[in-house]
Amino acid sequence: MQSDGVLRAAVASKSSIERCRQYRRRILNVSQRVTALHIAPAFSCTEIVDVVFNELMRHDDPADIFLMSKGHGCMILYVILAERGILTDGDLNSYCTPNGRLGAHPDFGVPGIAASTGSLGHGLSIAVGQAYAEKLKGSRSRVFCVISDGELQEGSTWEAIMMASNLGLSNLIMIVDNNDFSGLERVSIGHPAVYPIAEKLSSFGWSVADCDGHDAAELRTALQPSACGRPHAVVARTVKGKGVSYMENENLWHYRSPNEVEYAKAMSELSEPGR
Ligand SMILES: Cc1ncc(C[n+]2csc(CCOP(=O)(O)OP(=O)(O)O)c2C)c(N)n1
Repeated sequence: MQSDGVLRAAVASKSSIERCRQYRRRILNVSQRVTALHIAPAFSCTEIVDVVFNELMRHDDPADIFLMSKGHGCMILYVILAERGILTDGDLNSYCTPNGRLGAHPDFGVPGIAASTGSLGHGLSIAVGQAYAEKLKGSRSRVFCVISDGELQEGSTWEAIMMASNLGLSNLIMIVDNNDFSGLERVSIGHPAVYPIAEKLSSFGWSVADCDGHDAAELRTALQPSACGRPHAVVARTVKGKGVSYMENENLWHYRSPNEVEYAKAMSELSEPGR
């Protein structure tokens, strides 16, 4: 494995736009080896995970912790872990195969995976426990947790939101991947009372910022932790399937792999600079 300094320099030599285009291509590449993969959920949070993992997180002592509460979007995390040498290319290529190390949802025990997630609505509670443990230890480690807007339909998420505030967890940063889709429908149609998200989080005692979740510069600013002893949330406006025209806001791509023609079109779009 490369040292963190060498790796940081290599990663920093590319822009977030270049890195994310490359990550999306790698995810598509894996999609050709298995019958189904959560592509659109991973494309929705590609820039979020890139900026958090590659730019904001400390990976050496004291290491920060990353939790992908929307576990089905884990392919973007796997690809970044492979780039960092924590997972191997072989691991990626054997995604969702009988003897592969990587399943459709993250499993604790796999290198780089801080908790088993995928049963939606539980990741934030785990993140709260981890942030509290770090606080009790007097550690400087921060916990970053990516949740989906669909998870805001789960009561357990709101219990965790309250608890984080009660405990004054200023070392906890939650990013809401707000693509306005859940499994079958738009969140704003099926569960309109989830909105307005930022105001609700603020009334629960969090510091809150919102931003374009595909704009690295906006994400960097919004992710600056609060200095007020409160947990911090970023409501990141995203597009499900971002980066491939025919996948954007088309829930069909929540769980489907492209055929050969679709694959070629997607790869071509992701090769165009500026998309
Ligand atoms: C507790 C639970 N219920 C149902 C599911 C099945 N499921 C997988 S993804 C998904 C919804 C996806 O929408 P969202 O959580 O908003 O994530 P997105 O992919 O839109 O970012 C559902 C219902 C699950 N994983 N966990």
